[in-house]
Amino acid sequence: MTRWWACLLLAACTTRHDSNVYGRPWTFTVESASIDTTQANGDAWDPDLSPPDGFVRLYLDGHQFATSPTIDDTYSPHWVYSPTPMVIDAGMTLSIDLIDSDTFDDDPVFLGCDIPLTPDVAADGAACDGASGSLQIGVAVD
Ligand SMILES: [Ca+2]
Ligand SMILES: [Ca+2]
Repeated sequence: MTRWWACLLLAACTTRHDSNVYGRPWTFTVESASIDTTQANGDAWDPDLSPPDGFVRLYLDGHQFATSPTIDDTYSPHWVYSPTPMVIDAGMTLSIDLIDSDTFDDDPVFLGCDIPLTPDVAADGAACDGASGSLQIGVAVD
């Protein structure tokens, strides 16, 4: 019997493959973002009219576990920032805030981008397309 037929009859091969990503450490990498030239309301990001100073907060099931460095004065920040790997179980959700860091009041680019941590995300990473910008997240499972 070929493997294809064995998989069809057992209907378990894909499930078994997908479940391999859970219970293992996932490394998330904040890769890059594209931020609009103004805030959603049309205001400049900063009083001196300089580009935004982006940083990212990462949450797992609502608990913040990492904050990226801030990249000053660019609409196209690149981080390649990876916090400590986290053990992920089925059903967990990664949430992301992208924020312009300010001296007094931070301005959100977007808040609460939720990424259900599926096997597809484990394989391909994920993207957020938020109110005033977008962000790429890389994923590697050990
Ligand atoms: Ca600002
Ligand atoms: Ca700035």
